[in-house]
Amino acid sequence: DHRQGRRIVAVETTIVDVPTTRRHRLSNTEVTHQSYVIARASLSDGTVGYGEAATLGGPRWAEESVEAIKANIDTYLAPAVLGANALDFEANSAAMKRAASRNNAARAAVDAALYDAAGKSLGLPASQFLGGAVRDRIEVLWALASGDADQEIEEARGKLAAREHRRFKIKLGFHAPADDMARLARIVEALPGCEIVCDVNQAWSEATAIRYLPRMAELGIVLIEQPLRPGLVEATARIARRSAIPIMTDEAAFTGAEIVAQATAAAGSVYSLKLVKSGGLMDLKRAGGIAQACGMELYGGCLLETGLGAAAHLAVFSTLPSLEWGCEHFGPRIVKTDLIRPSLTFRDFHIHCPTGPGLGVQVDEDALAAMTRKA
Ligand code: MUC
Ligand code: MG
Repeated sequence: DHRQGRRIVAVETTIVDVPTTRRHRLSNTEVTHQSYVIARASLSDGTVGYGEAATLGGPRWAEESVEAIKANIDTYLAPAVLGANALDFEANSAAMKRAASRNNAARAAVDAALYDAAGKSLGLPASQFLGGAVRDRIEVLWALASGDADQEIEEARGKLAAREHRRFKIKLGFHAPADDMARLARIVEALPGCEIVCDVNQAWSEATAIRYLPRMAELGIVLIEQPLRPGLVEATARIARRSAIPIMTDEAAFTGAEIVAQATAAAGSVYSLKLVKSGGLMDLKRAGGIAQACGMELYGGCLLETGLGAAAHLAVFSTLPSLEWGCEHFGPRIVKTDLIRPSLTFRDFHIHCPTGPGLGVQVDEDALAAMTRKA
């Protein structure tokens, strides 16, 4: 019986703090280390699986902090799935949703650990539970986010020379818009032939966007992510109408209903997929289907996950019928020490989707122990 031995006997959590290779700035926060909760699920046959919940700047990018994630997994989500069969993915996800509303990052960590454990137990990649992989590598961009154009140009040239990244995302909104435009112009000029995406992380008003969109079009920017606050749907739709550059929805849509609302208001034509928004692997895949059904193109988003969190995203992304904008899972390279060994492969501007059982990666127990937050 394939279900034998797949009973969930334990779900444990650890908070880890991992330094980053440089300061990473966003409009509303900046980080020099990344904090995650690592969930470890054990099955009755002794198989262990891992999942990761990512945060950015504490409860800042989204409302969940690692402290809250750990407490809510330990107190509510783990008890909701204990004793259940790990292969009952939908039932386990539903049980966690009944136990706690939202808590998407927390649910995603447990969910990923269960896919990893179930896959490792059966010798199947997690992607097999999600329809099977249709691609084995994905074009992967790199985010430039120090705010210092000279440093950013040098960093980008290094990535180009290593043939790891040729598409870049520039974080905007922590400088005054005019200064950001000057910085952007310098970067664009220094990187001919590279596609540049800009993420404003909600920092602009409609007026600022109207004022600077033509300049960004002139610079050849290919995509603008989340220019305004999530609630400003009409204003974002007005911007999208005048913009020669497509608008990507990020923070404005976590749920399926929010994706539909953004799409029907014509506020975004590309959707950034993230586990911290969807709350689980099947739900991430579903988010892609919803966005696609609304006519949106898909972009594989991240929250600076380590190789473990990246692998969970890649398991889903590898199965999507289309993924027009590739992905941005540069997280494994922005952390000083990855939590998996070997790390994921970045080659010829693509990240390779792991193909081994479960999430296809092995957690480095020594690295995990070294990064574990001391009580
Ligand atoms: C975001 O808003 O997209 C992902 C990449 C990055 O530089 O910031 C994050 C979050
Ligand atoms: Mg974003």
